[in-house]
Amino acid sequence: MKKLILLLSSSLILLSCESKKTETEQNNTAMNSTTTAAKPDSVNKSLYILTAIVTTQAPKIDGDSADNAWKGQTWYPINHLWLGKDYTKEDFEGRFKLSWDANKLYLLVEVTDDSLIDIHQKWDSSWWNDDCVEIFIDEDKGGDLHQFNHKAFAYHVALNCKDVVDLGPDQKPHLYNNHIKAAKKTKGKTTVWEFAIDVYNDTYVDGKDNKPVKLLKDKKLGFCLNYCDNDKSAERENFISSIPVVGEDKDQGWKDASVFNELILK
Ligand SMILES: [Ca+2]
Ligand SMILES: [Ca+2]
Ligand SMILES: [Ca+2]
Ligand SMILES: [Ca+2]
Repeated sequence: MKKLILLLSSSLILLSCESKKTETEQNNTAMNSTTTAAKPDSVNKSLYILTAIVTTQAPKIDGDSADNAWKGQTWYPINHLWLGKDYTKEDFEGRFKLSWDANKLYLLVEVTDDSLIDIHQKWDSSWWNDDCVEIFIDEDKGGDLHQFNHKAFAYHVALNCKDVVDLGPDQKPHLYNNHIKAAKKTKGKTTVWEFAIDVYNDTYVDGKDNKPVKLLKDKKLGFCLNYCDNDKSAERENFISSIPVVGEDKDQGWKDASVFNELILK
């Protein structure tokens, strides 16, 4: 009997040690998963992948979307608020399509905006506070910081379809009008924009003779499409994007290419 009691109590001690060990292991595992798990505030980028199908016929850049290049392409919404208050469909609604060939990336944007304004007549004055389409491109999907370099571009295309503004390494605004050909047509409150875009890589140098890259099937780029909506204010009222950004300061695209969508050329 004594032997049996001894045996039972030592088994109980062993069992208790085992459960302590398991508890500690679980705690360790929990701690590890806390340190290695994806940041809870990060965006699941796989939900926002864009695709563009190659075209054999470049679209005519005229603000009319009848071109073959747009047929069979997917519409993507511009519906993630980066700046400003909630808005109505009458205030802003936007969507876009992409296409490409070896020489250019093509973009079709359809925007409903109740008021189109260009109150800053000078191209280098507060260009982001007029209605404009902002096209973000990161040729190698490097996801780098690009505020004052050309590791990625943040092209602001003005309502005049001519002025294309981004900041240069000298921290000043520059015109990149020869990178993008644009045209638009407005019917009622809806504007159809078309763009033919030259894609430049990280080696771009302001003032030098730069060559756009040749585009290839299965290439992946960083790409993001935003609209600056101003209707009647000194500063833009809304800034709306093709991808969400988490955290307080969502206006990251002009500085940080890691927030862009992924674009796959098919
Ligand atoms: Ca067209
Ligand atoms: Ca509006
Ligand atoms: Ca890059
Ligand atoms: Ca507007």
